[in-house]
Amino acid sequence: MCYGTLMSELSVEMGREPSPAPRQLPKEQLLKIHDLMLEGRVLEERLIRMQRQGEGYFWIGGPGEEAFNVCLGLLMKKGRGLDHDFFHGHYRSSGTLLAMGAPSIDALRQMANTKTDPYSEGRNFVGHFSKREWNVVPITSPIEVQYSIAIGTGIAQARHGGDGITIVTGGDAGSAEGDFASCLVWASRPMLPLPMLIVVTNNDWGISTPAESQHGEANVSDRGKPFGMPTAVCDGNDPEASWFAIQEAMDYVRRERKPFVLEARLSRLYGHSSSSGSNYVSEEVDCLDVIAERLERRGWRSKDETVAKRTELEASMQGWYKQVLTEPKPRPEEIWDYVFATENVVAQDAAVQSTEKTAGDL
Ligand SMILES: Cc1ncc(C[n+]2csc(CCOP(=O)(O)OP(=O)(O)O)c2C)c(N)n1
Ligand SMILES: [Mg+2]
Repeated sequence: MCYGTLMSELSVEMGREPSPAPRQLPKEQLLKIHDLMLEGRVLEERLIRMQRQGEGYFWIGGPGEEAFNVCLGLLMKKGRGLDHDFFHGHYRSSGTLLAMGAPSIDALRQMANTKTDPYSEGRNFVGHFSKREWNVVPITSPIEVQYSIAIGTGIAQARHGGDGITIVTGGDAGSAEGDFASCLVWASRPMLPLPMLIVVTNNDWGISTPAESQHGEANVSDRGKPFGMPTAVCDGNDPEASWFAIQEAMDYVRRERKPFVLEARLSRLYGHSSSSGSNYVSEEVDCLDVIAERLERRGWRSKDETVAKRTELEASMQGWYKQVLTEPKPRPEEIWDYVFATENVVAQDAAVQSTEKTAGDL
């Protein structure tokens, strides 16, 4: 179910008008989303075990966000350069990367800090994706800075035109930081509105601080309203509600070249991180139960088939995990690699910019 201020279907305030009839995705699409959600969960559970076994230093990730994040990844216009979407993600974005096509084994590699980790060559901790070929901007540990960094690609895409957009996601607690306000200010300037989908994944927690003790506004996305932005709130535990909410918000940003604030209400199923114990929280809605129950009700996938799928994914994950443990770690003498740009890197960047013919826009 979705609420908000843009289209007629999204134009009701929470609880004030009858809900629109829920829309459905076709069978194959929902099954594909389910497969990815299951893989995302199996991946996160393996990562948690790796951290506990001492095969990684720290765990943080996205169990509970699979429904929303998988849909976001599937709906993205993936590619490199200004004609494609830029993604400025959060440390809980594993489902989005998986849906974009990033193999699970690469996340396992980052957890194990192997040299083969394609995102940071063993330098960063898990969930800190970065993929230039797909405009996935490096994810940071300082929270919320992505909202001010995203202004940069937003400006470049506003000047460039086309239908590529900038997507930025982050948590509810982080929205109290100045970067979020800067994003709203810059995205809505009348002289150059930015084609930005500004997402807040609201799990009602900032580590151990409950949202109700911090937020005077009814919805975090309401903060877009004084800036003239359309806003919406969707049930981020529901894959179909998430799909249609993201699609409509994205369509608006692509077409109008203006910002939209989308808030997803969702669960945090293993606590904040390994620092808070990373144990399953049974009191919150599990999006995997929501989708499995729906698939079963529609006769599209039985409980047994879901269990079999999960078992199959667990076996694959086990194989990838064993492989990662055999892979090399970075060597001490490599510690300074990539800290300073070499002449070679500068020359390569210049060549890329001239072939993309975007240097003037940037
Ligand atoms: C700039 C900054 N301040 C504080 C922290 C410590 N910190 C890490 S996560 C977190 C809470 C984030 O909560 P939220 O934005 O709601 O995201 P969630 O983890 O709930 O997805 C805080 C305060 C940080 N990493 N960076
Ligand atoms: Mg939060």
